[in-house]
Amino acid sequence: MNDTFLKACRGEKTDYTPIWIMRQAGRYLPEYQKVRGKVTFLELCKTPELCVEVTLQPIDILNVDAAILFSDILIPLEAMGAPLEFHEGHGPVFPEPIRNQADLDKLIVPDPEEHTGFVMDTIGLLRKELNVPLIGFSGAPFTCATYLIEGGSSKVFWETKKMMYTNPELFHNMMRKITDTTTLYLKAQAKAGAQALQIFDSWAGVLAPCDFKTFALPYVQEIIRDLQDTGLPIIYFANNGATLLEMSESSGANVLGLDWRINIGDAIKRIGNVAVQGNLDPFSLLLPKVELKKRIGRILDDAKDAKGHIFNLGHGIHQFTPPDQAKSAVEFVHELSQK
Ligand code: 1CP
Repeated sequence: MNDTFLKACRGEKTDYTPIWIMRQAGRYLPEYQKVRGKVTFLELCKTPELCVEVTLQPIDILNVDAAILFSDILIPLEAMGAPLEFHEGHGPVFPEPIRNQADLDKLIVPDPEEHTGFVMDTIGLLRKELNVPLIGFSGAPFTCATYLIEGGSSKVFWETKKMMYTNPELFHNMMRKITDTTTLYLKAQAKAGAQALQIFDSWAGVLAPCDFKTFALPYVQEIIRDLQDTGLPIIYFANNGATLLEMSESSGANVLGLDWRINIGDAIKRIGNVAVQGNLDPFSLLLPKVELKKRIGRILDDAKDAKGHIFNLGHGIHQFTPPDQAKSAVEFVHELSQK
């Protein structure tokens, strides 16, 4: 069993810097496309045998040090009772967005085993196959709320901020329900066998620091506090969160994910008590290999004083990335960080 990733999460010494890649199972891999060609995205998410297959693909192809469950942050939101559709080429759509208390009252706090048993089954099957640790995950409540309120992806978050500013009570009621759902969902993943948990706050960076503090952070803190009895390392990734680092550290997470917009050494000076994960610009994978290797060396060097460092991209790998470049990045991290 390769436990380098788990050691780095806990801030223990490792023989080399472990690496995994956000969205490592996905469309940039022809092997994924082949499986995905036969089913819709939601069918894929709900078929444990296929989820296992695509979760394992990057482990074999790239030689990464951790696996991440194949699923999506929107799966537990559908389980709350919000119909979810994926339109090819357009991403997720919630055709019945949540805009008032009556909409919200229709949503439930689902029992994770009953409504998302396929996720727990996938985790159980994966643990029998894997020789690297398995990361379970969820969205952070704020990021989840944006999809439910906007009715899908957004760039400006008009409806979300409108609710926050004009009806904060409704917004908090909604965060309450999503938080309760997320806590139960992550606890169920831990029980099923996940060995670390990552909370994706993909849209945290659109908030003013004072709003992050009022409307988003307390719910993340609560989830992490309630997960303490699982004993699992928790990774909190607030994308575009360089201005939110100190507050993110107060989330209680063991590891903070960093996007590429901040120098990793500068970040470590500000958040010395936690391990860090990141932070190569996903588009750096397009650099000629010699340049890519230099950049990776620079990040490893800048992160040398970290309490623990897990190498990763600063956000998900782009769908048009040549897999061979991702494979080289993994090799370079392993080679350059060898103690
Ligand atoms: O057509 C397809 O095959 C669907 C593409 C795809 C894939 C492969 C989507 C649609 N989701 C996923 C898998 C996925 N999503 C994983 C597991 C794979 C892995 O990491 O190896 C994970 C962890 C996620 C998490 C996720 N989904 C996030 C948080 C991470 C991030 O990138 O910020 C978010 C925001 C989503 C929502 C989502 N899922 C898919 C789309 C197109 C979107 C919308 C993104 C947006 O609003 O811009």
